[in-house]
Amino acid sequence: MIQSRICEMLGIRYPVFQGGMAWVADASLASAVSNAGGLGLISSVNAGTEAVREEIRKCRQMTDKPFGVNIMLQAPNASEIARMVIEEGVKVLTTGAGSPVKYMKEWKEAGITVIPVVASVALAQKMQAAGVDAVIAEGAESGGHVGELHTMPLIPQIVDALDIPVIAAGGICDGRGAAAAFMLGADGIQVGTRFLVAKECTVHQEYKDKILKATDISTTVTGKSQGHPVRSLKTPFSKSFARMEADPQVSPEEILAFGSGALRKAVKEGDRNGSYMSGECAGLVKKEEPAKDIVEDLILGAEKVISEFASRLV
Ligand code: TUI
Repeated sequence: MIQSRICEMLGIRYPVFQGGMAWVADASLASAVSNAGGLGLISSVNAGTEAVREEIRKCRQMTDKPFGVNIMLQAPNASEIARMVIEEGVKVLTTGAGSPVKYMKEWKEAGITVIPVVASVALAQKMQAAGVDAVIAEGAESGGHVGELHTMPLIPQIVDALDIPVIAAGGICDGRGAAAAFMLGADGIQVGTRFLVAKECTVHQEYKDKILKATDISTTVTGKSQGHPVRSLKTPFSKSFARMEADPQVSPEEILAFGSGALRKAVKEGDRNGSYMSGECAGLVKKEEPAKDIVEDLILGAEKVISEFASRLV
């Protein structure tokens, strides 16, 4: 069975993290993934700090397995969340969209395992020097806020540069992608898009249907002009957003106002003017199924690909 040092570090059966997707990753999804033997994560992006606290407490009722919280560092309430997770006794934190260095001392004193998302070798090295326990190296195939480098060259360069475990993210959706990530030297994988259609994922049915209908060319990256590139499904919203970005008459403030709240509208209301963040691999997502089946398909699928390939070697 594929296991790694990240399983021992966290006390999980399978080296599979569920992406801490903003507005999406709640107690329902996180507990289902943790109960399946992976690491479920609750997003800090929800209806405020107290709503996230509530999800943590709910998750604890729904699983006795390890789970974590993902902290979106650019959110206005990031420092409030950083304190709240200590009060709640959260054991594992992942962070995204920035550097968690200023919180490291208090988190480590609280005995928390800290695993930041990084999108470059330089940041990964800085994080290791700051004392993080592992990193998630995320390529630009992933959904939501993305860096510049893609998974295939990013993972081996980060693996070569660090001693701590590396979790690969971005474009991993089935056993083949998982096997590839392990071949690149990763100690684990993080998957977001495929969990959007987990039975236990509470997003609006319209969001799930859009992912299930997606093809290879269904996603696009907008927001580069704002310095915050975001990958999402091509929709009337993403087209209007791209048009505004290309129009010199439209101010950055107008673009920001147009984008604000768009992800929540997609997740909660299935609104056609929402932002349907998605990874590039949405075209590989075929059906709605329990999180347990997704976790097992990723790992057992990887094992199958690897052993079938081994039998082709002469
Ligand atoms: O954070 C993500 N993905 C996200 S956050 C998000 S919430 C959102 N809502 C509305 C509009 C836009 C976003 C949706 N998706 N992934 C983790 C990630 N982190 N990817 C890249 C990075 C990253 C980038 C730069 C991490 C650190 C970093 O360093 C900056 C620094 O301070 O050195």
